[in-house]
Amino acid sequence: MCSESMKGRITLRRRKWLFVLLCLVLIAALAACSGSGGNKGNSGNTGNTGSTGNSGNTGSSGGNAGNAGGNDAPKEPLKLKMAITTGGAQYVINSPDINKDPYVLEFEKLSNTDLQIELLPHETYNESLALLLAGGDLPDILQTKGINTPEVTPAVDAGVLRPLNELIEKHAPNLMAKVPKESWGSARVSKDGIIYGIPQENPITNGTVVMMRKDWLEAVGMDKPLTVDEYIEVFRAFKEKDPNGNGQADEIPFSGRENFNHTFHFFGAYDVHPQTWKWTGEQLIPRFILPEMKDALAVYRQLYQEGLMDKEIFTQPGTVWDSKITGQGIVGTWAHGTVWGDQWQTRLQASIPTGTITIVPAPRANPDRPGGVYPIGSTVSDFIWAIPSDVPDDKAVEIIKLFDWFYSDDAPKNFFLYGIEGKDYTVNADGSIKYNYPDNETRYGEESMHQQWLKFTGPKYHQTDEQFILGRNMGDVILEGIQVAAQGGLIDDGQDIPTLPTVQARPELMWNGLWLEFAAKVITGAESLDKFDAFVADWRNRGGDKWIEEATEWYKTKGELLNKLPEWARP
Ligand SMILES: [Ca+2]
Repeated sequence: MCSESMKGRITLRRRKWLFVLLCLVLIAALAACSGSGGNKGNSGNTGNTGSTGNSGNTGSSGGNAGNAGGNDAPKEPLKLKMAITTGGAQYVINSPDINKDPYVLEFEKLSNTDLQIELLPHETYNESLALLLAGGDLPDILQTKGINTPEVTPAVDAGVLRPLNELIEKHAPNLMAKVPKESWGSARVSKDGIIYGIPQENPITNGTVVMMRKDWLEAVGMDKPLTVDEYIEVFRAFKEKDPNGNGQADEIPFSGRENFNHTFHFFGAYDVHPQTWKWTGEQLIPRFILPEMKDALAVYRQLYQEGLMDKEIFTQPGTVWDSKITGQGIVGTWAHGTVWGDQWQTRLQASIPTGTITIVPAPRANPDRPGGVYPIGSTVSDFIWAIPSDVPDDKAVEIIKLFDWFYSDDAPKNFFLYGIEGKDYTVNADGSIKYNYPDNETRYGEESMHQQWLKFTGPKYHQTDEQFILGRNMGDVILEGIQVAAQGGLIDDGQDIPTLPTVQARPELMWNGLWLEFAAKVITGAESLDKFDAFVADWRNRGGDKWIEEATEWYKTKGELLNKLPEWARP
């Protein structure tokens, strides 16, 4: 009887939620029709994608670690229905039957599972997921981009996803010990102290690094710069000493894109990145009004006026920026994805065969304080895995154990890093591994199957293992990127801050409104830097103070929410 009334409640809740979802699907479909392609652009921020793939091996365990459960008697393979995006990967899309794919079969053998994978198309992933949720016939494991996305939020609120705190505490010691603590508190993973998803890990949280022409540094006989002054000296040499040797003063020492996109190096040096916030102990304040901003603006003004910085920096789109760097090969310094150094060098060498790049620590005003082009991002990567409430308890336990296995010593590291023995790698007599590094599209596709697509969670060996990274084509540049990134990155105390009421009403208060206008005037010489204090006072009066109040309240509430998490999950 009790279960009857429960059922009734669930059905009712489910119906309401179904309706919400259907509306969402409709909205999504309409949005898709109206074109534009929404988020696709993504040029702006950190950009941790890491599709280059890099790192990772050591070659410890391997072989048949097997059985997620780890009991004595051989267990029946765990049958699991899963819905997974193709991720746009040609290898997956072109597979005649993903459930018979050799990597899927090998994964099943090693994990003692029997997967039944349904593919969701990458292009319509959000709509497909919403439809799936609305359909009610849910898989055993749900791949989401976060429990706070518009498609999944209603499911969480309707109780369709299983809370995982207790399951993890009872059955997943490795998840408790090894998932980065910051991940559990992410709004993509937990809500009000309840964990709804197992996060995929992002080991490279500083996703943007400074890139410099190595052949130019050699031509002018200088070392990599570190301080702001050293950077300026290098820029002057790039401008005056004809490092590309064509007899013309055509070099652009430092370039960037519109609205300081990928051009925040010198704000980072003074710890006043204009998109970030600082918690003072009492208030959460946008860094662009801090007094040190005057120092940063003075540097940009100097670079601009000495001709050391691209004059089109405020207006040029990414395509123009890119073609100056790779097509014309006339840019000395820029910034981009930490693990993309090999791609930049490849494209540079297509037009300048002798061109090489090196990764340089972001400039520092204080040699002891790390710089950065962007703030440090989340430890949570692309996907968060959830278990529907409908899944029976005993199966849910097995699923949690499976996720725990990815982080355990039993996880088959050789498979996740190198793929299938005999096909993708061989073990030498001395125990070392000979890996067949990808050199064509099919092999890259195969590699991403075992390193990423089937790596639901656990350490990302291919982004952390030095030997593995170095073995890649241009692996030295990729490794340099990862190592330099680890020494830098800015702190944003306002990470994930929502658009608060004051700036919903007055968007000009945000960094890219009044401040950007003022900064551009100062840098180009149309306004005196002495006006900075007056600018801040005016900004505060126009609503800035109110915004700071709201932001401070948000920050305090966030801290209280983190305290609702179980103790083991708190940073
Ligand atoms: Ca030249």
